[in-house]
Amino acid sequence: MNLKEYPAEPFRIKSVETVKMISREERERVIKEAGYNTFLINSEDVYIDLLTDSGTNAMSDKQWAAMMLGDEAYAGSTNFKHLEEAVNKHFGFKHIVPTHQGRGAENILSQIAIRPGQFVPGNMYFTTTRYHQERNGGTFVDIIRDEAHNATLNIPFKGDIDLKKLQQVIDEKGAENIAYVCLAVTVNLAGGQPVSMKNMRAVREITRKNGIKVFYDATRCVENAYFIKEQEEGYADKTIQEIVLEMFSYADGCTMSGKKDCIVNIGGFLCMNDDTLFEKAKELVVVYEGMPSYGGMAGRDMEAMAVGLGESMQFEYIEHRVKQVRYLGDQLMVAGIPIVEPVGGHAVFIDARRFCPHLIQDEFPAQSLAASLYVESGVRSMERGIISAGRDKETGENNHPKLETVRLTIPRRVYTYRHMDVVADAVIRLYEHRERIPGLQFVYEPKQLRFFTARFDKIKSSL
Ligand code: PM9
Repeated sequence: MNLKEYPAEPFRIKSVETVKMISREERERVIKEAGYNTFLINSEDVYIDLLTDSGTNAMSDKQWAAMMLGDEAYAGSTNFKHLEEAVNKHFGFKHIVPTHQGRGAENILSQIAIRPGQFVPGNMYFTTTRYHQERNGGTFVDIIRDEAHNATLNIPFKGDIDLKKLQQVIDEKGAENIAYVCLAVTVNLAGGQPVSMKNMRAVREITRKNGIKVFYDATRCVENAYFIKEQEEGYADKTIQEIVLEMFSYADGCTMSGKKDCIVNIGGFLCMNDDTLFEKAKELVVVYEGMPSYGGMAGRDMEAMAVGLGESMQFEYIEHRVKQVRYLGDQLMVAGIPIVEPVGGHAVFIDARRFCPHLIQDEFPAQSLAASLYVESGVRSMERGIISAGRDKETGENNHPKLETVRLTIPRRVYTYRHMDVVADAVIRLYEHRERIPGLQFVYEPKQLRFFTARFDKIKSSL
């Protein structure tokens, strides 16, 4: 293996968790009982768990040591001060409001920054983010560059905002009707695609001229910074920390799910520079999360997050992280498996349209492919297509996203390259008899964020 292309793990393993594989017959029973929804499978029935990189990270010895420094006072926790210092140092924002996870921050931001009837342009929707925007009377407008919707186009910075689309929304709706621009770094549902610094700078320019605020979804900002260092002119010699700081210098604030790039298991926060907005956020955090000095997290979790944020900035860590994901993508591409290109920061996205050409989108190819992959191998993945996209809030019809994908999401510091080989092998085996993957239909469809708990059955005609 080429060590430059795929560097060795920059850590030693100090504690291990045994995994086991149940038999194929048992997996068939498990997926049926789970209503063909991988979210509803018990973790003990999973061999390699690539459902998500959210909260599934392995913490370092230093983070575990930090957990013992938990100051669990109801108010004024020392750990909050440490978290505040770390966020200020790495992101540069003036204020931070801790929350139990990313959607807690999205809830508060949407309430304080959106007036009913306003629009929120952004670079592709994310499930929980759009949910909170819409719940508060906002309308999300997708202004990501067109190329992001094309799975086969291998170009850098596919997460960029289309500046013409941004200007057009401002001209059509009027700047006063734009709540803020929501810029995600990286773009999860586009395949973990990064945004270039050039684009962030340009978005800042346009929004400044029009008096519009920009809030980043900072969830995977360190992965984004790695891509900038690797691929954007002028950044090769900058540190990850310098790049992250520059990225956020073009924003008014951010929401953060710490469960990803802060390398912890729980937690999040909301940041901003504006004093008035901060006062409003503090008023709401006590309603939904807890005191402004813990926001739904234990003191020990805030301490671990402060340490994790520092660790995430280390070049060796993030280089290995991104390249391990790329390794899995490369194995699949060599075998001719259709995936979203280029491979992004946190996951490999299988293109279910091309994997299952015998199924139309309304037969839920990605949902079914994820279920079949579990039966094939015990590998758990996640649907990111028509089920995740939900229904149109006006018409009630299914949204039909161009990307219909299954996400193989790599937890941080948890699996080795050899595990990636096992996963690649399983996908390749399944591809060989892909025509047997059945169509699915709903038997239970929840109203909100349906992908989490929906249940399905096989469509009889496709058996
Ligand atoms: N992302 C993921 O698996 C976990 C829940 S959705 C299946 O990708 C972004 C870009 C995310 C994200 C969560 C959140 C919400 C906001 N933005 O899960 O509430 O990827 O901490 O964060 C998930 P929380």
